[in-house]
Amino acid sequence: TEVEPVNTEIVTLTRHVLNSQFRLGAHATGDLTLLLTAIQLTSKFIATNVRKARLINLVGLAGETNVQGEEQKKLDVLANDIMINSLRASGKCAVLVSEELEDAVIIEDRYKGKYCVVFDPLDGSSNIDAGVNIGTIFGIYEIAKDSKGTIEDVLRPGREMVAAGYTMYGSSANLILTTGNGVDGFTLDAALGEFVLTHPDIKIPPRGKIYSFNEGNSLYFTKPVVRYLESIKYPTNGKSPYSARYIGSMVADVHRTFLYGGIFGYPSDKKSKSGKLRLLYEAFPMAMLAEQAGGIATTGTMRILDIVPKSIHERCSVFLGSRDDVQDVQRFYKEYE
Ligand code: AHM
Ligand code: MG
Repeated sequence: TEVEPVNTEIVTLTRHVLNSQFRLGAHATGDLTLLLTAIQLTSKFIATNVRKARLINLVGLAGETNVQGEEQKKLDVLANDIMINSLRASGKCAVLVSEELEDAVIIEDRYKGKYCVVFDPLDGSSNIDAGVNIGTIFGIYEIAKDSKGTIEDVLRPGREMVAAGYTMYGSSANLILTTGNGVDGFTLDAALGEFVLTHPDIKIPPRGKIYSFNEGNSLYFTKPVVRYLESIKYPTNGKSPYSARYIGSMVADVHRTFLYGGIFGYPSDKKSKSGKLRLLYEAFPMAMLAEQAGGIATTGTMRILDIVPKSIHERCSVFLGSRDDVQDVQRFYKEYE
């Protein structure tokens, strides 16, 4: 029997980011690499704890007490804490925005760096107890030239992000990253404790066969959305109808959309006038990834990355995925709005 040769050319996430920094030559300081190291650590920590959650009583509501009578931290509180601590300690951040915290965290001078990180530490957390995939979403800005790091540094359009990504905690932990030069996917090798490049240069198929919406909101959907969904469920001229897939965990629904193609949508509707998803740390990072992978991300009428946020927890309407599918939605908006 033949023995598989052992691979000694392992491209880890750190090596990959360092490589792309080398290509930038003199401008590269290694700061982004260090910042991403902090993000990788948090992803590994969260991945381990998601896996252990049931055993060590991390599921359920915060405020419960364990057998020792200590307060139990809910998994999303824990995820938030590790991210804040590790990003602060990296010395590379100036401003942090978390879905879990009402106010932005301004890093004290001692630890201050030039990056701002906006993140949802554990998105889809309503799925935790059922063991469904959840994830961490993050976007990274650089502070403005003369800024010391204020909230203004993150109230900027998503197209100014220098990097964005997510980690999905599923059967394995997958970290998907863009630094503005395409999208690459890494899988956590638990034995090495390293994210290894497994999905280089992800490109969304130009058209898919899957749609991913919470159709339970149909009662509230506006006309362009209703008509669009009709068009893919009752196609004319002999085409087959689309398949429905909706997990209710953005990272998982978007991850599938990137790999298989199709469209993910969480539109604004008659009840939720601004939609549900958060602009800064859900829509922007996913929109940057979608565009970098050759897809489109729109509110229906506007490119998501061009929105200028007014507040850090603002929401927005989202459609993203395969180019042709998202363009179809845009046509329905033109026609019916
Ligand atoms: P969360 O940040 O409170 O977890 O909410 C965001 C999640 C997304 O992951 C997902 O796309 C969406 O909410 C699902 O919403 P719904 O349950 O209304 O379909
Ligand atoms: Mg969220």
